[in-house]
Amino acid sequence: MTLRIGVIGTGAIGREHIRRITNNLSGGEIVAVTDVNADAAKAAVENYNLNAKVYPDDVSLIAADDVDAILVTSWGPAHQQSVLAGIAAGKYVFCEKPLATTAEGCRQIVDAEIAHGKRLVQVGFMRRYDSGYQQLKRAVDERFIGEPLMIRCAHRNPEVNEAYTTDMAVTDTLVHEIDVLHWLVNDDYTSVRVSFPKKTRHASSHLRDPQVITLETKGGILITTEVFVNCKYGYDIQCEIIGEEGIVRLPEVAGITYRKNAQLGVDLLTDWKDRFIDAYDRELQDFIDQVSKGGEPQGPTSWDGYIASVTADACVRAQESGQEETIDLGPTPEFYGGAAPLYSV
Ligand code: NAI
Ligand code: ISE
Repeated sequence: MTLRIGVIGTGAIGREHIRRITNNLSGGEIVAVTDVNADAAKAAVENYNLNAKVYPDDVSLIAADDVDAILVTSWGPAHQQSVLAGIAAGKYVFCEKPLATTAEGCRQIVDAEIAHGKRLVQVGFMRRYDSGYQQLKRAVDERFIGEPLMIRCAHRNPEVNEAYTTDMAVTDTLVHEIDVLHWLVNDDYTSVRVSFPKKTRHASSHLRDPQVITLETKGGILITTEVFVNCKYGYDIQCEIIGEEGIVRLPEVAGITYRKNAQLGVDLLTDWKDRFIDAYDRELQDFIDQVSKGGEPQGPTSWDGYIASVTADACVRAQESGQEETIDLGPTPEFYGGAAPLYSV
C-alpha cells in the first residue's frame, strides 16, 4: 500500500522531504500540499512534477479523505496547530522540530495523543538515524566502555544569518544534541548551566557566540556541548563519550584524503543538509514503513518533543541567569515508557 502524504509548509526542508519521498524513498506519495505562501505550494507541485492537490490551509488538507499522513514542515510556531488537528483526525504525523514552540504546547500534543490511545506522531530528530550515532548507541547499550561518565560534544556551523539570536543556539541548534544525547545514554536531564567564552568577532552584535552548555543527567553524567555558529571552517558535529573502560567517538564523515601542494588534506562539509542526508532518508523511510502497516511510528515521540522543549527552556533560562537551572520533566507517561530503540532501518 502506498502511504498518501500531505505536506504542510513547502519551504526549504519541506521541499527537501518532498524530493526524497518522490525520488529516493519507497512506499510514499505526496498527494497534497499547502503553504501560507500559495505560490510556494504551487511551485513545489510543478518543480517535483507531483500529482498533488494544493489546499488553502492545513485544516482542509488534514480533512482530505485521500491523505493518510501529514508532514509538518512549516515554521515552528505553526506546528502545534497542525499536529493537534492531525491527531484529532486520527492521521499519522511526521513533524519537523520543534514539535511546538512551548513546553505547554508539547504537553497538549502528548495529552491529545494519549487520549487518542495510539502513537501517531514522529518528531524529525534525524540524528538517531545517523549510522555514527547508532554505532555510539550500540557501544553504550552493550557496555563496551562500561558506565558512561562524561560526554563532550561540539555543534559548529560556518556562519549564521543576522536574524539568528543567542537563544536560537539552543532552540534551533543545540536541540539536536538535547534529543540525541538522552537517547544515547537512556537517561534524563536534571540541570543545566551555560557559559560564554570570549566572543568571536564574526558574530553579529546581538549574538553571543560561542557558548558552552553543560547538562547533567539523573545518573550523574556530565555533558558539555560547545555551540559555535560562526566557526568559519565548516559544519562540524563532534561527540565523544568517556566511560569507565574506554572512550568512543562519533566517526568523522568519510572523504578522500589528498596529497597536494605539499599538504595532506581531507575536505570538510559546510552544509548541515549534507552531513545528515542519509539520516533524513532513513527517518522518513522508517516512518513510511511503520505507518503503512497501520502500526505506530517508532522514531522520536511526542514525549521526546516535550523533553526537548522543557530542556531547551531551562537552557535559555541558564543563558539569561548565568546560574544552574533545574530541568523538571516529571514522570514519563506509561504510554511512552521503555528504553528508546536502536532504529533498525
Ligand atoms: P522555511 O522558512 O524555509 O519554510 C517554512 C515554510 O512554511 C515557508 O514556506 C512558509 O511560508 C510556510 N508556513 C509558515 N507557516 C505556515 C502555515 N501555518 N501553514 C502552512 N505553511 C506555513 O523554513 P525551513 O528551514 O524549511 O524550516 C521549517 C521547519 O523545519 C522549522 O521548524 C525548522 O526548525 C525545521 N528544520 C529542521 C531541520 C532538521 O535538521 N531536522 C533543518 C532545518 C529546518
Ligand atoms: C538547523 O536549524 C538544523 O536543524 C540543523 O540540523 C542544525 O545542525 C543547524 O545548526 C540548525 O541551524
